[in-house]
This record gives sequence, C-alpha cells and structure tokens, in this order.
Amino acid sequence: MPNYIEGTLSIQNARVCLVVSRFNSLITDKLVEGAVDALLRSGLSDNEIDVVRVPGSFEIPSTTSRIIASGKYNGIICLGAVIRGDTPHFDYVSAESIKGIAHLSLHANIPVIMGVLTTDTLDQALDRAGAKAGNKGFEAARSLIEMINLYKNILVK
Ligand code: INI
Repeated sequence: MPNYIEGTLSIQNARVCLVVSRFNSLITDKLVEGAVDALLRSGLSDNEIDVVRVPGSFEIPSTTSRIIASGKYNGIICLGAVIRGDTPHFDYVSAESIKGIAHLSLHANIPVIMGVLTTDTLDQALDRAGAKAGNKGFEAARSLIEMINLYKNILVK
C-alpha cells in the first residue's frame, strides 16, 4: 500500500487572508460570502479571516506579494472577476492577474489560491458566484484548507 499524502478539509488555528477586487463587486462580494462560509464551516473563526480589498484584479498580485511578505498568514485566496468587454482590456487584465498569482503561488511557502473568474458575460460570472455553477469562492476556500494541510503533511518525514 503506498503512502498517500493528502490534505484534509478541516482546520484549526490558522490565519488566512482574502485579497478581493472591488471591480465587479456584485460578483466578488458573492465570492467572499462563499469563501467565508467554507472557511467557517471548515473550522476557522471570524477573527482568523482578514479581507483585503483592492481596486481591480490587476492589483491582486502586487498586493498579495506584500501580504505574503508580512509573514502573518497560513494561506491566501485571491478573488476577482474579469468580464469581457468590447476591447482587448479583458485579455490584459485577466492575463496579468492570473500570471501574477501563478508566479506568487510557485514561490510562496504558503498556498496562494486562484479564485479570479474570467468570463465572457455577466451572467456567466453570476452563475459561478452562487447561482447555476456553484460558488467559486466556496471552492477556492476548500482548496485553500486542503492545500494548507497538504503543505504541512509534505514536510512530515
Ligand atoms: N478589473 C477587474 O477586476 N475586472 C474587470 O473586468 C476589469 N475590466 O474589465 O476593466 C478590471 N479593470 C481594472 C483593473 O483591474 C485595474 O484596477 C485598473 O486598470 C487600475 O490598475
């Protein structure tokens, strides 16, 4: 029988930070709701969860980088919503935001979870923020708990 190394979905005594864009707050407020719901139901309490708001998804990586450097947190969730418009702006904002988060997640010693929605329409974003397609904030928070526990378990000899 191999030695499976996984992360459980419950946690105690951890401090987590949500980095959230104000842009498209109709969507991102719902992602925060979903994420907080999942974190509380996984065992954290309100005073272990900080929510940092930034203007838009473009500002998520630069802010997250500083939050990682603070050393205060066991994990970070990035939440944003980039919705396609009539110009190439969408492509630049979404690519830079997601690339930046990916880069940080590779180098940080804590998990950094990518919860930035990129959709063609507002309806598609709403579907993923608590309607037909679930709540991606909730899913991101479950991933964070699993990853905090996984990183801990990987270090065990
Ligand atoms: N920011 C978003 O989070 N979502 C968007 O859909 C979006 N669009 O489409 O423009 C957006 N733009 C703002 C951007 O993230 C920065 O805040 C802005 O460019 C200032 O740096």
